[in-house]
Amino acid sequence: MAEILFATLAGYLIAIRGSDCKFLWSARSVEYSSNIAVADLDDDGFPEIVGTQDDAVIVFDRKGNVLAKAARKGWSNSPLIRRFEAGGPPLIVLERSVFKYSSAHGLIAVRLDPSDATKFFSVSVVADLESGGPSLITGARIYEGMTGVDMSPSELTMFSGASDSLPVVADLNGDGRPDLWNVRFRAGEVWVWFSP
Ligand SMILES: [Ca+2]
Ligand SMILES: [Ca+2]
Repeated sequence: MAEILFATLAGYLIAIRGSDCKFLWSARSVEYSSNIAVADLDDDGFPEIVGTQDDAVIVFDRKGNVLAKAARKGWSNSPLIRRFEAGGPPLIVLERSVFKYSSAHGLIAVRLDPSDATKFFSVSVVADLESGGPSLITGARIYEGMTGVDMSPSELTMFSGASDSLPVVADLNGDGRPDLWNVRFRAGEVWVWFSP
């Protein structure tokens, strides 16, 4: 049966039953504004839940019990779960940092980017911009997904250091190739880069 998960302003992670909104369980462990990501991280057939605290990424089991925690940098509260390579494990993305969870080794930082500490409310996107594999886009910078190498074209350098840019990837001009939007919410601007 489907369940609905959400985090409250008071810092509770709450699960309710989808069919009638009956309360199922709560856990007092997330940051007050944490977003939630859900996926089967360790391939055991059961989903895990990922949330954030001020200084940590947390993995819960499907009942809200804490399975693992790892220190993180920055202030993003929007974890993503994506596979970076076919057949590879699902990875947790938070800004430019990448974490891996397994029942054997817990939560490990695959890549912890110190520059995250300067950013606020940053949201990351993982998308196939080119044929070389998935890219990690955060703010207005594009990084190679597996290595974290900055692949941003020069047109994006005007936003270097901008921390309030929300990326969106979609094919806007219908040419079959993905285009990058960047919404700068504090500046009230939307910028679009079309694929060449
Ligand atoms: Ca699992
Ligand atoms: Ca396009």
